[in-house]
Amino acid sequence: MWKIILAVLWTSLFSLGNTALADSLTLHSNWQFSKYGSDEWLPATVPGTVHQDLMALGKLPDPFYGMNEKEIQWVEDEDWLYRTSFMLSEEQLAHQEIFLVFDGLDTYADVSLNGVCILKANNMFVGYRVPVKHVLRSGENKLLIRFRSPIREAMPQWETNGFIYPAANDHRAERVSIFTRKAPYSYGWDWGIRMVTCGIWRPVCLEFANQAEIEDYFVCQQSVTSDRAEVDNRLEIRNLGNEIREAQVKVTYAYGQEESRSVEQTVRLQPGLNTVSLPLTIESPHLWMPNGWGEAALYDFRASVCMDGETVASQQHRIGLRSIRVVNEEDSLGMSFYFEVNGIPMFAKGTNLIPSDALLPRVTRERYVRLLEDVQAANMNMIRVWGGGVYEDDALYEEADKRGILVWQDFMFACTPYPHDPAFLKQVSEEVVYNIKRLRNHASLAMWCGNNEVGEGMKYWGWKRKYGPEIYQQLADGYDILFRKLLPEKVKELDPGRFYLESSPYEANWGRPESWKRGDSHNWGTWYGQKPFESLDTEIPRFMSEFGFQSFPEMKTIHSFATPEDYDMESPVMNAHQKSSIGNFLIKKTMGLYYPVPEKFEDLVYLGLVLQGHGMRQGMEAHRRNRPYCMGSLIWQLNDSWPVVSWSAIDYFGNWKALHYQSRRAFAPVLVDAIREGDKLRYYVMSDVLKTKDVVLQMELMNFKGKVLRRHQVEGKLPVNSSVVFYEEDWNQAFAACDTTTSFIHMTLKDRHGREILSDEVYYPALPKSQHLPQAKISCKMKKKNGAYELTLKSDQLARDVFIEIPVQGVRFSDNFFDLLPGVSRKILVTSGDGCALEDLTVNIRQLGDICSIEHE
Ligand code: NHV
Repeated sequence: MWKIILAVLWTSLFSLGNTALADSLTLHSNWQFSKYGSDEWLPATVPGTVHQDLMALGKLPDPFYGMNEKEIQWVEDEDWLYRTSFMLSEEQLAHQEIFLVFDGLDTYADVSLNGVCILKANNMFVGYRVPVKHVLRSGENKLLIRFRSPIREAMPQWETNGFIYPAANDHRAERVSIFTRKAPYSYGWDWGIRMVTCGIWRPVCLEFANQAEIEDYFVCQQSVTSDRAEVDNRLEIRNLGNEIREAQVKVTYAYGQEESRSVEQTVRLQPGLNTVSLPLTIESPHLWMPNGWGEAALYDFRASVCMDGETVASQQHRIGLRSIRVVNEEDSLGMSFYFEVNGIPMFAKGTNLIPSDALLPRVTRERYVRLLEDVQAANMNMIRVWGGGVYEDDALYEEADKRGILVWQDFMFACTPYPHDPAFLKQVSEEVVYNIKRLRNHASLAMWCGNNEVGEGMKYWGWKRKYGPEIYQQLADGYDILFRKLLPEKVKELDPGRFYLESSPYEANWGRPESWKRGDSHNWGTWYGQKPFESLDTEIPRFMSEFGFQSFPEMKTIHSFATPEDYDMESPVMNAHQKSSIGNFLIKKTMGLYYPVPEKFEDLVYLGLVLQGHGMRQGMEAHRRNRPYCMGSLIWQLNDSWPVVSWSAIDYFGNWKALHYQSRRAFAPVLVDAIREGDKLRYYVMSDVLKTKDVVLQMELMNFKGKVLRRHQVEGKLPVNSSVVFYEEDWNQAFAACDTTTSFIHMTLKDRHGREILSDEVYYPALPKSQHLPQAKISCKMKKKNGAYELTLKSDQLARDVFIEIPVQGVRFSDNFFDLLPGVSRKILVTSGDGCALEDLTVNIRQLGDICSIEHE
């Protein structure tokens, strides 16, 4: 619950000795469910979904296993009943008002309480707060919810619509998804299992109120600089009585242990809803800084309402004071797109987030914490909550606030046009108001975006041809009403000052390079365009908000849904976990450009991970090199909603793929990156740090056996928040008299006065498939340390892309998928994913040389 309501009232009543009274009563127990039309009532878990309840009883197989996806599809066509009963005392009933609060109902839910229909819900993205005092009783109260099948609910619209919407990701012939305000991905996606859920998917409770309550508390940051923050505290206060009441409204704020300050106002509250504004100024505020730039400082703000000397309502928020400006303006190069945080241009390093589970209530706070830790650990400063999923739980935004991760928030529309009839618009309007109000206090919230790729679709995906001018016009009208009118107007009204982007990408399309000059882009050339990764070096947008390449998850994750008999890319079970029809073909085709394509399934899986990591890294580095023309690089995609072949960097069980380690390297605060440009070998230094220092770049030309063939160094200044060519040399000279198939350059960038190594990287002059890689002998010593393991790895020859494979789900590695340089030992810490001590480990070490080595003397 994000509202702390009447906490003080509760304590004061409690101190009078009345233990029965409480501010809220969670309604998560005694639930039962039943298939509509049957008489069988079975135990249910709330919050939850009907799928989880059926699975818990063994009535549904594990949907993620094998080909079980098809065994569970019947659930979506049924209606489901949920019921519970709860006791209330006279004292609880004596409150002036009592609200039944659902943070989320999925989706068509008729709610009856003690014989009265109190709510007909129709939008999964809305929280409902229904005054119910008039139907409650002392003693037993009965609550029953009928969840109507979203498929059957929307079927009349489907049957009479006259055309089929191009919602290609909806995996059923009857594509009803667009009629429903329900997570698009649950109908299937090109990485998603189809699980059309229903149920009480977020918490439910009763809230008790007396005299007055705070319905909303918005800390509106009007202007923030390092000198001063101007903040308007905007409160919506409901006077629950029938008379005008005098009240003291107070806002207290504090930073950490510093002394708190407050402002206060006496107001006359009319019966019903009142708006109150309490402006305040904070001199020399602690600014909230993005990850990599300093502390993500958070203040505690608390608003309270006092009547007759007694606090009757209060609410609090953690507030980060900062300015965020999205600079999206015509310039001499086209149209810029970048984030300016506290007045400083920020290169956005990040990723696109999808829902972390097909069964959303399973995403606990612990899972959000771990995911955001992973984002932060990879030196990222931005996530995009993509429009085909859900407006995420408060926990996600709270964790982003704490870690200095900016959130690009899409509204939940993706890859298809939508209806625009009045009933639909009303639902959307409610959803938008609810979520803007829920999320607008978060320091991390950087911008709103109308939709994912609907704008691109309208222009370039052939819908005009497909549907003819009349229907197309209807779709275009709907697009205008939703994304050019309704959404931006609501943002302007409820979240003034926050940037709104109509659609992502801005206008670009990956097939049209000229469009990359304008706004944000999605570049799918290395996937759908079947281009080599080198294309990312030249196809530079102003801001890359999506680019991706698939991989299989590692073997232990494959093992969670498949048996060794299924270990073939094209086996039915593997294909049930590969939703991109061209996926396997594209992985192999691109692999062949750089590596010999192995036969063995396990080798393909390993090499595919390596390929994805290096390929994507090429893009991240290209984007950083090209700043300030390009000011952002967001990977498609961070996570998975089930164990599957996908574009993700972290698999369903939380295992980092090679890609996430490569992101951490490519997004390091300071990075040295060498690249061949024409006949030059250029050493770029990219830096996101805000202070310069004297540095030295050392370059060692070495062979795979560790012999140093040449060593030289140059001195200079560390660039500030920019990218520079730090040094360049003639490519042929750099590798003169050496065999490029057996040598590499080891680069270290050091602080000239301190001993700190700022960046430590390698450059290979030859593609892996033409390298003569040894099958290095890697020694691995293991030491157990407080439930964790320290591995020491060493090899006398170069070992590339070393993968320490441990068959325990979720184990964490201080590093993995790294190059082990000849003679250099590396210590790697292995810890369990769940904080428990690790048992004895089986360790398997893979290296590129096992696959790519070419016989040589
Ligand atoms: O296919 C991978 C991802 C999707 O999962 C997700 O919807 O927004 N993807 C690909 C594209 N966008 C996204 C771009 N796809 C095309 C665009 C234009 C022509 C063909 C494909 C994400």
